[in-house]
Amino acid sequence: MQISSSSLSSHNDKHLSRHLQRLSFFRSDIPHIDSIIDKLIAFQVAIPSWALGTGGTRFGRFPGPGEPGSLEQKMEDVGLLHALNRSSGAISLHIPWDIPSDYAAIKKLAADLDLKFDAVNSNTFQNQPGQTHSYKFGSLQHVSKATRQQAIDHNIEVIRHGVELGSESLTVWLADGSCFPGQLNFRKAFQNTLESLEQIYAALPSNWKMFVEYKAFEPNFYSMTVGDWGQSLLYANKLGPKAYTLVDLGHHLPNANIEQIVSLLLMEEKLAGFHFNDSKYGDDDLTVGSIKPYQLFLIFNELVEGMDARGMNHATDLGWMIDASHNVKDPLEDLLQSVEAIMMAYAHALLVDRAALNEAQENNDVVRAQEILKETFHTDVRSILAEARLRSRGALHPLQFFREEKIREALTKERGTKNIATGL
Ligand SMILES: [Mn+2]
Repeated sequence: MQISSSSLSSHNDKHLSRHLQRLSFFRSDIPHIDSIIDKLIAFQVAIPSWALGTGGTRFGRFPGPGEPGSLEQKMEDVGLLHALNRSSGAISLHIPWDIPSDYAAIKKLAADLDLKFDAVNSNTFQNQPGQTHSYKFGSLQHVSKATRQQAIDHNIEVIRHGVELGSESLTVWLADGSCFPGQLNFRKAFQNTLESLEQIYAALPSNWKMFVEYKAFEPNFYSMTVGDWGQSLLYANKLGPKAYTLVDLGHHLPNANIEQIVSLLLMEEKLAGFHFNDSKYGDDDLTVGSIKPYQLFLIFNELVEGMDARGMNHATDLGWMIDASHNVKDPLEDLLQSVEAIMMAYAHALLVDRAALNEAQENNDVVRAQEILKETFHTDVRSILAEARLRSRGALHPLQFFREEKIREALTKERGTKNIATGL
């Protein structure tokens, strides 16, 4: 289904006077609002194909109605999100769950929906039907060369699919590691993984980036072969200039200072990919900003500061993506909430008075430094987010529109109740 521009117009007309009232209040306080709105309009967050269906846990999955069952339907869902918030203009595909049967048709659909193809993702964390070698004891780290080669070949195949679609990056997340002490020789596991990554790296087109994602634990519970940003950075540095670290917010041990990690990775010119989500305990895949919105703002504050220090383009020089899929919400409503939280944190980071913060830091004025950040964080930026959507032909209130227009009901009528979006 597609959203009609007339229904969007009538929604926006209904809410316009209230919106303009709020915006003028904001404008009286912050005069450079238009330059911030321009940056918000340019900023796009990719949606992963696996976030469009209900996720699950190892205990169960409770699918909702009207979920997408094909790559085309997943793209249509991202198209719906993008039509409403104008900030979800890219999709990230997972191979083999999303192998296109007709590249030209998929590219045409993407163009019609105003979507780009973000990073492509390989999968060596589960066995696929007919696969010769099992990944039970790892993939790129595996003690058997034949198993490693199978995983390398898969990653190279993923690159080929991405090239056909116009993607320009490969995300490698490995489940490799060990569950018990003594199971693995850490050094050999690292060397095998590095040699395997080198072969994949050699197959990257010249304009491509490789994102090496790390994760502290799960599915392995004793060691992960790419377990933290230090290990990821080791691989990225050894691989070469096209290899970078990817930070996924949920992949850290509790209380990790993620804002410091992104600051230092940016300084080293080795941060290129970013996965948003939120968590209470670990890799919980919760809605962005639902648990720790202040930390999200602090992370964005370092991202903006670090990118500006290097003259980077906020919208294009890092790969921004949501990586979440949980059990209890309508996935599209959840993604609208997540994108809103990301845009809010970005807007807050753009509003930080950098000169004043720098002065406070130079004078060891700890109270003033904290006040600058707190003051910014408590600024209500919702009206400038809405204005950015209005100027780019989106909806003033996307979630409200989604419910009032009964979009899930329409999708359910069209698709039924038994579709499954992921290969889990
Ligand atoms: Mn991730």
